[in-house]
Amino acid sequence: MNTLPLFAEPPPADEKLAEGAALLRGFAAGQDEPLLAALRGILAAAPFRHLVTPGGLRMSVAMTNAGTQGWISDRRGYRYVAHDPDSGQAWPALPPALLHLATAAAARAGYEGFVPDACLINRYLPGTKLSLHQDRDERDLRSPIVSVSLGIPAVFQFGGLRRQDPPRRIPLQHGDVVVWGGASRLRFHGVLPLKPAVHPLLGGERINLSFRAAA
Ligand code: MD3
Ligand code: FE
Repeated sequence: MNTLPLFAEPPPADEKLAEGAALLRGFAAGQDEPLLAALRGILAAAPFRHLVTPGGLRMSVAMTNAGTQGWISDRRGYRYVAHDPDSGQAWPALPPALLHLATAAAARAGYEGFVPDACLINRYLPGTKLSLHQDRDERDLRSPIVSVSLGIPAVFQFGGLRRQDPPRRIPLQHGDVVVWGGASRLRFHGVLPLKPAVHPLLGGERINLSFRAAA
């Protein structure tokens, strides 16, 4: 009775990447269409844009946000703000389907009671990269970050607590969710330049949603 059809894969096991960091392979794969529908609503109100670093460089990743807080960068620095500087409007609300996915992933990784108030949405095209950095603009660094990968694959760089620590390379695919907290919360990380590929739902793009407790 306890058998799977021969053509079905067993569900992938959760993987502990390091203390506080868990990779939930395929956790979001079954909900990709509702997630993308919610995303389309966000993008209609707050389209992707290329931010400028404090040093004046245009980021290759295009970004937008949902939630009561949104992460921005400009010549004055990095910070969370309640309003989209392009529209002057509040960021679009976090859709329930996205919020539920983030809290369920956090709970599965051992972070009960995670309540994100910001979802940073990154869009990658072939050649887009994200240089090694730390995420430290959030007020409460005891909360984890939940990251959802959609679309074409990427190679994630998972470093240490010092910039010089050599990063591990972790391939991330459509539907993979990573929860970063505890002792891993301030690890350096980045994304290598994307290779061209095609995904049936997203075409030639990768989208990463990262849920944060920012304020
Ligand atoms: C590891 N985005 O927007 S979120 C970012 O794929 C960012 O777009 C990545 O890094 C992306 O800041 C992945 C994953 C992430 C977030 C926070 C971390 C990984 C982390 C904190 C510590 C270690
Ligand atoms: Fe980051």
